[in-house]
Amino acid sequence: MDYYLLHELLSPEQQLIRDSIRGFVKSEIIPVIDQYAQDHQEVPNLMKKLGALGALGPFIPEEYGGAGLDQISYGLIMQELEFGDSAIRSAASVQSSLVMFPIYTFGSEEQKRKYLPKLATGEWIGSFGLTEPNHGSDPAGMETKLTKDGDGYRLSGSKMWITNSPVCDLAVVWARDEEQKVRGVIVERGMEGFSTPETLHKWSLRASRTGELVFDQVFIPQENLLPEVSSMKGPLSCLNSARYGISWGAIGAAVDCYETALRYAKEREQFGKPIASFQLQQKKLAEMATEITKAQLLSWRLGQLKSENRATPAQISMAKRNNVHMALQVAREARQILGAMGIVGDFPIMRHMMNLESVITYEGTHDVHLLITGQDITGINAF
Ligand code: TGC
Ligand code: FAD
Repeated sequence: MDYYLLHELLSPEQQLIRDSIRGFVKSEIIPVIDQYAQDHQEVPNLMKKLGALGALGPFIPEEYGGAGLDQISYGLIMQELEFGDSAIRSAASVQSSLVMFPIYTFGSEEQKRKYLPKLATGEWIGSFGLTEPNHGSDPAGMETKLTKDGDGYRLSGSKMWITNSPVCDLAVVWARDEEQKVRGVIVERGMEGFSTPETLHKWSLRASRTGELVFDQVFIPQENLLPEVSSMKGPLSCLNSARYGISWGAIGAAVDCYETALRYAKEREQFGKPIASFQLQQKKLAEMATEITKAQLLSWRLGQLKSENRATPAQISMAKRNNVHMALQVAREARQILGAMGIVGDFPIMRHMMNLESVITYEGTHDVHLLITGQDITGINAF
């Protein structure tokens, strides 16, 4: 799906990266993903496979185990992974943008050397704890506390709806200290008082594990505190990186739905003709192609701005909101084109549709991103 010949805007290296991830998704994810999603299981050894591909922390410099790639390459990786399934993109984007990014940006030299290379290979799995039971859209209200104790801190509270919490080796967690400053700490599995109960029975992102992070007076040594950040700018900067990646990822899911519906519409006959010959079905397909193309242009331009360090948080909000909503609309229309066939796992559409119901909520809801745009253009905070 490249109606405006956008591949001509990509460098040969970017095209190579896109093709290698596409090859991986076609051979290793598409043949198995429906079964894993149906069984509510993650793809085995996924993180190590993503690490071997260079899909974990692709924008992190090579000296810390990353691939040192530009932002458009990162976006293309997210797009191709989400063509497979949002859970696969989620795994890579949490590790890259929400775990490696804060350690690289706000961590000490020792923290970077200790954690980043193992996160880049997928030997260690990270999670990101910002959302709490009482604070989702309003993370600044967080109740998780960090209190000084000897040569370290005690962490108490809990985080909820955390991607990969049940399988994580470490978590980057945001909490308020005694001066009410927002601090980031690295919590390692095995620390006394730290547990990660799983959230079961999801109808969305079924090939990804979600759970809680519970801290019962966990002792955090001083060396696990991220030294370079002490405000909401810390977690919100991580979200900028992840939301940007999601704007690309959503395109991947939309393209899979669109291409599936187009193929089906040309093959399926009713009233003696392919259903693609009916104007109502052509309208659906033509609108999908138009919206996907607009989303591709939005993310590509945002990637250029981001590579030049000029993308604003509000520009990122606009792209995340637009592209995820677009993908959900495409999935809903595509599902209808397949009729009853649209509801079974033989086709990917219903799975993408259910995944996208999470993607439109996490990393800032559809409403929150609208209000961020509203605040940016009017100068008035509506929160
Ligand atoms: P506000 O008072 O506006 O700002 C507080 C301070 O932060 C600064 N700031 C940002 N800095 C960097 N990037 C951004 N995007 C920033 N947005 C704001 C701001 O300049 C200010 O700095 P200073 O120096 O003046 O203090 O903040 P607020 O508390 O009113 O909240 C604003 C709001 C609602 C936009 C924000 O809190 C928000 O984005 N809420 C949505 C929460 C959210 O997105 N949570 C995501 C959790 S992680 C997740 O979902 C992972 S899913 C992963 C997966 O599986 O793929
Ligand atoms: P709420 O904030 O309670 O919002 C409920 C409704 O109210 C929404 O429709 C919202 O738009 C609306 N609303 C809220 N405030 C306003 C307002 N001011 N004006 C208008 N409407 C408003 N979090 C993490 O920290 N780490 C993770 O790894 C992570 N992974 C996730 C994985 C999954 C599968 C899911 C579903 C969520 C994940 N989250 C994670 C949490 C996610 O970021 C939150 O669900 C999200 O920020 C919304 O918070 P909430 O669910 O508490 O909804």
